[in-house]
Amino acid sequence: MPRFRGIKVGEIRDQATQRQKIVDPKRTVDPACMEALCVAQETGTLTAFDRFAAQQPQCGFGLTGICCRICVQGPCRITAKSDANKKGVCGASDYTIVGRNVARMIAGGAACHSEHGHHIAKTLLHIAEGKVKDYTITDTAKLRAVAETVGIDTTGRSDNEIAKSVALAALEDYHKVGDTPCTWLMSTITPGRRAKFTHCDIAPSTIDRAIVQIMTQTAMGMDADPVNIIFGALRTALADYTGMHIATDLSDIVFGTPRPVVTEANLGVLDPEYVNIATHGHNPTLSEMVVQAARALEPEAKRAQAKGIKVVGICCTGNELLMRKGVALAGNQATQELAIMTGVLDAMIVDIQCIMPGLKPLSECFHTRFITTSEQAKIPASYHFDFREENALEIAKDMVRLAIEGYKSRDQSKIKVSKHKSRVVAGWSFEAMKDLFAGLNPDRPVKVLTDAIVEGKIRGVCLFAGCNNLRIPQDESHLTIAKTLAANDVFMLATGCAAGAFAKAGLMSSAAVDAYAGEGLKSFLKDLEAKADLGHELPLIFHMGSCVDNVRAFDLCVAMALELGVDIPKVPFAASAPEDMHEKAVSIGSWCVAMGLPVHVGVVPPIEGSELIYGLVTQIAHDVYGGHFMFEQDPKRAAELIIEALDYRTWKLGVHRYASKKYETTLAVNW
Ligand code: BF8
Ligand code: SF4
Repeated sequence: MPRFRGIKVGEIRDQATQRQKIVDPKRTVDPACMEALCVAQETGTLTAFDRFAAQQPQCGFGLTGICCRICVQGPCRITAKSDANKKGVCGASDYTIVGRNVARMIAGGAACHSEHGHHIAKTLLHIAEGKVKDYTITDTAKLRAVAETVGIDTTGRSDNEIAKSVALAALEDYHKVGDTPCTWLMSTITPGRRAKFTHCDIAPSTIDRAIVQIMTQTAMGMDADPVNIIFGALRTALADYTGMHIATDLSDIVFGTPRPVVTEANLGVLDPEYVNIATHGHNPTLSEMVVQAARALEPEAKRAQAKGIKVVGICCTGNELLMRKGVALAGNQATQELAIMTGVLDAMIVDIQCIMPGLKPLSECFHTRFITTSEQAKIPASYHFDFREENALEIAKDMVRLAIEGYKSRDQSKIKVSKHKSRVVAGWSFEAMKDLFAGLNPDRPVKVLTDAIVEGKIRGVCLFAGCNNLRIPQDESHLTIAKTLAANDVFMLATGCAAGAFAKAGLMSSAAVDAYAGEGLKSFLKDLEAKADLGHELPLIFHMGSCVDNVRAFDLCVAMALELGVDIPKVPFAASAPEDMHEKAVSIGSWCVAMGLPVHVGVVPPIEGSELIYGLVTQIAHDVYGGHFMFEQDPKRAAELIIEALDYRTWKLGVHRYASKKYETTLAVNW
């Protein structure tokens, strides 16, 4: 069998683009952010954009992953300058050091997502046990659907009984006695993936075990075998997938499964006449309560001469609120400080993850009340509320009152509101996508999508995920790749800060369909729109939610595989993280590869110091799992790589389907 080789895949790119000389730190293609950065420059206010420039040039050892600090004899830095320098003090080679470092990044990412999922599972358990009064089960249909997927009997049982069983089953995926693989992993993938993970022995028994195992495996004096380290890292990445799926499923049960909504995005959503509150972070248990509290305290805001209270979102908790409540999105990761620069943000309420410590000192230059809420994420000198489910709404009200107080102390001379905002059509859960396709085929909705690919109307599906990374001008790669794929008839989904970039830039509207979609994609979307009874248009790119919600998109990919009668590595479906930054993005990309997807990554994680590891994740991974990484910072070339990977799969699928039809045989699956 010829090995798949994409153009330039497997070739280590030069480092020049990673070590930069930055003349002007205002690196964004978002006009609202550019305005705020100009204000920052005029007033001498430092933001992450300045701090990134100040860090240049960054250390080449760190950039390429060949600096080991795993034991106290280090840091050991590998160079080819002399034989003694080619290995660390203990004799660890470049491939061991790079492999261990990246495996620990994946463990960090898996821990973050999984902790989030654990929190929601505990909340669901407490709801079922009647221990919390401010939360309830909102989506009973989803509760029963999830229970059935994971093998929990629902007949004759109350919602609370089922919810308790679901929550306990989810918690068992974190810690249990016994070595059976995680339920949420094995029950949500294809039979082919189940067999593959069992055969390769990378299905985690529990999330906690997987993280403990990889931390042990990568300790000083433990595993030195690069293949074994990477396989261990993939087990951890599958634990990440498990935690993410739990987070999404259980959030839908508690807060509702998203349905299409129309809203707006970008800094222009902040309204100077309202008390503006930004919720930032990831966990909907906090942000949903802030929305409720804001509604309840509207009269208090009006007494303070405001027109009302406007809650907006930043990063993934913003995506959660946007998807379920139509709450406007102020921005993605690199926008977080710039929201404060508008001078009209009265409070920023944060929970967990992706929250820059620089927000607090910046908020001191303005009137913004900066409020932390998690015992795991405190920032010195902030207002801190110990947010607990037992009295969630009361605490949320106290925070909203602080925002009203902030509104009263605004400095009028610092107000610089942006006019930039875009219309956004969002709310595309997997369930909402199925409903959309059902307009054309009620019995087999996903066949609408696979038929369009097989017939050549569209070239495949690309999921955009991941962050902002200041190595790249904010949002530039996201927008360039997406516009190129649109012109080439690729159906696009997005989550996390990638979705934020598209929302802000107006790519989640029908205007973008008219402006950027190729003929095939346009007619596919128009056919869907004609049959969908939504009361509004369809977007160019479908917002599927926050980072943990990447599993929604993967559920669609699984459904496509089942519809086509093949396993994931044969489905014309790719993933792209053009501006990956967080450990979580590294972890998501890794499970996507193990699941069998081609994964483009725009900012190369620190692995280039080992040709062996680089080859493993770009080539060998494909041989074993059917998925592989494609590292490419240039957005035009990245789009070519993604299209080539999709075309390769569509072409193969077409050949085999043609053969099975012609010779009246079943579809061959071993290609
Ligand atoms: O989890 S996309 S910058 S906000 S890590 Fe963070 Fe990256 Fe944004 Fe959401 Ni995901
Ligand atoms: Fe150096 Fe080995 Fe210690 Fe790493 S584990 S810091 S390579 S001695």
